[in-house]
Order: sequence, then structure tokens, then C-alpha cells
Amino acid sequence: MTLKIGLAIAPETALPSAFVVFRDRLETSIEKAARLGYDGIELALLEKSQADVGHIKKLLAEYGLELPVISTGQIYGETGLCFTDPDESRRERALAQFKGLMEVAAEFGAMVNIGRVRGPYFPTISRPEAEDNFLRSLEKLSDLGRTLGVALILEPVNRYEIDFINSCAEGVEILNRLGRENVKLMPDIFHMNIEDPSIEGSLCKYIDHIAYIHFADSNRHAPGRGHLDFLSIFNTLTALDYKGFATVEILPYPEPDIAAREAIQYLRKYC
Ligand code: LER
Ligand code: MN
Repeated sequence: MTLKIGLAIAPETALPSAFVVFRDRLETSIEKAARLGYDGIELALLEKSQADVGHIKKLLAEYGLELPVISTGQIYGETGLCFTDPDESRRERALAQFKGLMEVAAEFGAMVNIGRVRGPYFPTISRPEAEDNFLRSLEKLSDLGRTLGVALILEPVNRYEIDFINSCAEGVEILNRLGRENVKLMPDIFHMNIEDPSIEGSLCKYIDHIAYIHFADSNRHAPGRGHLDFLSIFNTLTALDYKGFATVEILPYPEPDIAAREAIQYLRKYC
């Protein structure tokens, strides 16, 4: 099996809502991820100025790690800026901040995720209007992605965290409406367990759209600590010849070092 395993990390200034295993100095997190045997890191950023590209490139080369994805949830988590916002000037600010992260991603040949930053429904506009605001934003970002050579990955997120695009089916429906080849699907096994009729079924059905995957167990702890059937998930991904990254995005439970170690030890039993 050629699945590559990543670890989600963020700079030490990130809030807990950044939702990563390590919030620490990048030197420390990258060194730990490499020592534990991860293949790469997903870097969660709030804004472009946080990324010293040359330094990060040096660290990745030194430790032999890839950087497949820049994640963007903090744009919404910390500032409340998002793409559904009825206020056009706030949407533009969200776009500007997101574009900065796409420019960072371009330096690494990385993709950029769209999860919570798409935003909620707002009471002052209709749902179709909110979805339209999101789609128009996505078109602009897809255009920029073409220029920069950066792909975007849309992450379905469960109903308790976000109002729309909860399941993979809903994600693919949006991708079909958008019709851009540089916008792909990014399933998160934790969200799929809540929203999709079948994890393996959706992976099979939507594999042609899938560019990247988040891994967590049913309780959002390290794989092996919940009740998901990772053997079956691995067998499915192997049968589908999926060769991308599966990145561990879990609660740092019982503490970050243990969570990161347990996750990779468990996953390496299969790949
Ligand atoms: C949040 O639940 C999550 O899965 C993130 O990757 C989305 O921003
Ligand atoms: Mn996720």
C-alpha cells in the first residue's frame, strides 16, 4: 500500500480551534513528525505572513518530509471571515487572506483546503444566496489557482460544525455545479462517519474526485482509539489504488505527543 501519512500542525501562536495535533514551533513539530515516521505535514495557517517559505523548505528538506496541503480553517475560526458572508467587503477580506495562503501553497506545490472558511448560513440572506456567495468566491479562487498552479480541495464537514456541504455527496454536487478541474474533494473520515451512508461506499463512489483525506477515529481521537474499521478503509483505498496523502487530524488526546505517536503506530500496521 502506498498511502502516505501526514500530520496536521500549526504555528505556536494558533488557537486550539486551529484543530491540529501540534501547536508549536515549526522546527519542533517537523522534527517530531519526521522522527515518528510521518511522510509529511499539513500546515494550518491564519495568514501568509506566518510562513517563512525559505526556512520551512529547509526544514522539510532536512527531515525528508512533504508538505501536501496548507489548511485554512483559522481564517474563519479566528477572524470570522468567510465566503458566505452577506457583506461583500468582508467576503473580499476573506478572499484576500485565502489568496495569500494560496501563494504560500504555490511555493510548495501544495493544495489548499476549503473547510470551515466557506462559512455558515446567515439569517439575513437566503440559503441559495449564501451558497451563491460561496460559489462565486470559489470561482475566483479556482481562477487564481490556475494561474498559480494550485489545486483547491473542498472538505465536507459535519452538520454540528457547519451548515452546508456536510457529506461527500453534497461536496460532489457542488464540484459538479462549479465544473473546475482544479477543485477536488477532500473527505474527512470523522465527518464521513457522521454524514455519509457508508465510508467505504462513498470512497468508492467519489474516488475520481478525491485528492486528499483526513484520518481520525469515530471519537476524533487517534485511529485505533475509536470504533472505525480502518482495515476495511485501507482495503478499500488499496483496491481503489489511492496514492495520495491521508493526514491525521485528531484531538491532541490524551496529549499531543501520545496522540501523534499512537496514530502513526496504528496506521503503520496497515501501510
Ligand atoms: C474541522 O472539523 C475539520 O475537519 C477541518 O479540517 C475543517 O476546517
Ligand atoms: Mn478535517
